[in-house]
Amino acid sequence: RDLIPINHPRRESLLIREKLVEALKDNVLTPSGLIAHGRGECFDYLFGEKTQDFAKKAIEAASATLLLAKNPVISVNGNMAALVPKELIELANLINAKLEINLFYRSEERLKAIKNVLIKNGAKEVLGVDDELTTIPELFSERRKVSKNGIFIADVVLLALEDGDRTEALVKMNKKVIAIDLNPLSRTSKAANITIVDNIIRAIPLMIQKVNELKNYNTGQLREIIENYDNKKIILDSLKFISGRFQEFSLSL
Ligand code: PTJ
Repeated sequence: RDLIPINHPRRESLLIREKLVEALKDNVLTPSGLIAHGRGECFDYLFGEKTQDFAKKAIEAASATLLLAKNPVISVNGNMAALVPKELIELANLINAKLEINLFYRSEERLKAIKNVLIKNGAKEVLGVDDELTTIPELFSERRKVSKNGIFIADVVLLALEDGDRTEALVKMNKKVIAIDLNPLSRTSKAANITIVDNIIRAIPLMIQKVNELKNYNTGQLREIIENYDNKKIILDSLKFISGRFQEFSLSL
């Protein structure tokens, strides 16, 4: 941290990397989490490291969906616990959602380390570790293990930095999936019902803001937001934005 100059133009981004390196030392992050973050950084660069309009619209639809959900669950992995633990708990409290740890690189050590981070940041209950688990049909990765009282019975699941297999499996189980993924081309982005093409670092705080704003809306108004939302158009808008950025870059040479 001390090696990063205060006036370095990419200081924020480098500090985030530092957070991830710390989380790796604490067993919260898996080594592949660093690689996944690098891919995310590349997309984020193309989005100008800002939440663009298509992501704002998805965040609004996601917030309305979470407010109408009967049994919402936030699925937490290593990268999410490393970067936005406090914010995840604040959001869960606001929408009355359960927090469940679900890992691709699942190990007892990491489950415990992530649970500790969430408890330290104020979570009262964390599912997916000591409670009763079951499996998602047709899924063969460690992500198939879900809590009987959490993701298994959820109607809405919020997830991020996810692999396409589980997103597809959850959608097949008739759950509404809200995915945060900087890569609009990923299978998760395509399979999710609502795709927030943005960095979790910005998207989760913005969801907290939006939920606070929408919580006074009535059911009809929330339903209207969801009915007017078109996820395919949102993904197309994010792709158009990227191609526009390439044009901009090439003209600036
Ligand atoms: O903690 P675990 O064991 O569950 O493992 C988690 C990782 C992230 C290692 C695992 O799910 C994985 O390998 O993910 P992928 O397949 O690399 O997918 C990660 C996706 O998230 C990619 O499309 C990245 O562009 C995107 N991404 C990376 N960083 C961010 C992000 N999206 C939003 N915010 C980010 N900060």
